[in-house]
Amino acid sequence: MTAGRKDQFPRENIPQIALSGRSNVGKSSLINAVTGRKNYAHTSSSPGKTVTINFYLLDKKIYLVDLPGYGYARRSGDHQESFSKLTEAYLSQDGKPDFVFQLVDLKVGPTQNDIMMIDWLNSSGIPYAVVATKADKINVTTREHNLEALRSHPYLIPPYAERQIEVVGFSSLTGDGKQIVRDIISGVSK
Ligand SMILES: Nc1nc2c(ncn2[C@@H]2O[C@H](COP(=O)(O)OP(=O)(O)O)[C@@H](O)[C@H]2O)c(=O)[nH]1
Ligand SMILES: [Mg+2]
Repeated sequence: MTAGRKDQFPRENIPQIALSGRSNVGKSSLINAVTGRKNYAHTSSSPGKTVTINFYLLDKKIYLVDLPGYGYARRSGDHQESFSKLTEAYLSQDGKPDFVFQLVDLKVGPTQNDIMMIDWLNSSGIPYAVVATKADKINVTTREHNLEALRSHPYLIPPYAERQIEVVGFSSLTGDGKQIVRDIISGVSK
């Protein structure tokens, strides 16, 4: 289901998990990886195109919600696209997900926009986990180092965060972290 306006958000009483992250971080690829479907969510190598929110209903039990990516500058010199109005409407009033996967590129680390989003999540009361994507792009040593840096990031531990936020290393290419993400989804869908 696709929503370009807030009156198109699903209204049934089915739990929703939103995927938040900058354009190109791997949101659509994660949906395909955890559902085991090749092109369920459309992936793109030219970022910044999604201006709709896409709702993927799994087993009639839970929605995975692919939010528009933020923080992509279309041309150099352009202002960075921040949160879309639609995303704001979804997160704050009209949708309000039960859980959020905040995606961060494990090689790049958290961007300013990622931090802004994490800050917002901390004050929202919505439970969330950080999924560190594209883990296959770096070697094991760097991976462990970057994961550790994320896990001890001040915004992901008390007092900024309500509790220690789970950080999952993930690769849609190798399936690394896929089972952990599936387990979290099952937990929310109960
Ligand atoms: N190496 C690698 N590439 C990935 C991974 N996940 C996504 N990509 C690539 O990154 C690009 C953007 O992915 P996409 O899922 O469309 O990102 P989205 O904009 O956040 O939905 C695509 O070219 C994907 O093939 C990953 O785990 N490993
Ligand atoms: Mg996408």
